[in-house]
Amino acid sequence: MITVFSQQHLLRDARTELSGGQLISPHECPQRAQMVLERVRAVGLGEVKAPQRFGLEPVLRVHDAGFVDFLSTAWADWVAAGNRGEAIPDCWPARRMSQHRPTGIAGRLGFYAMAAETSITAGSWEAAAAAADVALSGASLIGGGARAAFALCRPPGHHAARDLFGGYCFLNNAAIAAQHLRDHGAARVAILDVDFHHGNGTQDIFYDRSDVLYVSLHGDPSEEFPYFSGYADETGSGAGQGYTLNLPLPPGTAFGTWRSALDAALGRIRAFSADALVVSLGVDTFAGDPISSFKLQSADFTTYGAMIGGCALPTLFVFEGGYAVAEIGVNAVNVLNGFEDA
Ligand code: SP5
Ligand code: ZN
Repeated sequence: MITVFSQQHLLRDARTELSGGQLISPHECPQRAQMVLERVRAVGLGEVKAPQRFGLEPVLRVHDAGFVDFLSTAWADWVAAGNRGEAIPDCWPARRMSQHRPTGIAGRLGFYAMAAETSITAGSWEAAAAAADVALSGASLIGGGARAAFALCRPPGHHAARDLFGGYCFLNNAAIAAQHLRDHGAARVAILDVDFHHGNGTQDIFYDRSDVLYVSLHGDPSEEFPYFSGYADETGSGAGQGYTLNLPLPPGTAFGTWRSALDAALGRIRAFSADALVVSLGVDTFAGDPISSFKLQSADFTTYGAMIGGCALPTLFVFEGGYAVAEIGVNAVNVLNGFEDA
């Protein structure tokens, strides 16, 4: 399996993450992608390629133009306004408040943020744009007939909605890739999101559509981030009714329960008869993950990779979360090896 990877991810290297009332060193750090790349090479998964450049057109197929413009200028605007630290929102358009977009940078940060732990920094936009190119390059390998590809994206994407950033995400790499597959011959695309957290952004982007199925297994949002999305009663709207499937699981869920949920998810995907599958591959379901509560062991990742392989669909794996840095490479690559051996 080909891995697509860009060194540009190194440009996303924040100093701060708001956590527990402190500014800590971010969980979503550059070593994450380096560890996965190292493991890809160590097991000889296959060739590692740099991405092609696609420009903003495929990004704007799923994201709002005003939002993309905001992301590309936020750091410069923040610095020009005289701020000394990294860019963190401090006020949101909450219930009964105006939904007008403010002109100043502090107001626009709140307008476009769904969470406050994702500080915007110099280079964040450039890294996010490169991650979208990584996902698009992976999608074009699949579209060109490859059985599978691995888009080793960083920063991650599945919390980024049409016009929202947060959850360590800026551009929704998996959604951009899924739309690209739709625009280049796939009539139906399924997205399977196995990250510990609900992919609120991906759900948002495809919520009213029946051509892209979104299925997610995740920590119950009544206890876990992103708290306000991912409940079982969110099933799609309009033409998209029935094309979103959320399988929230309780904190502490171990592999036995998780794999039963994956069976249900794969059953829905089979019934959809997709032309291609995009997997939002977060490995923060690992027992040792520092911010999550599921109990998967490293060998479980191989097992479930084989289950996904059983769908026999052209499959693009898009890297999302996973913060146990020492084991992150083994866990992610175990999924890919399990898939290939299926
Ligand atoms: C892509 C992805 O996995 N994003 C996750 C973003 C989660 N950010 C907020 C996490 C808050 C969890 N707090 C738990 C602290 C345990 N010490
Ligand atoms: Zn996650």
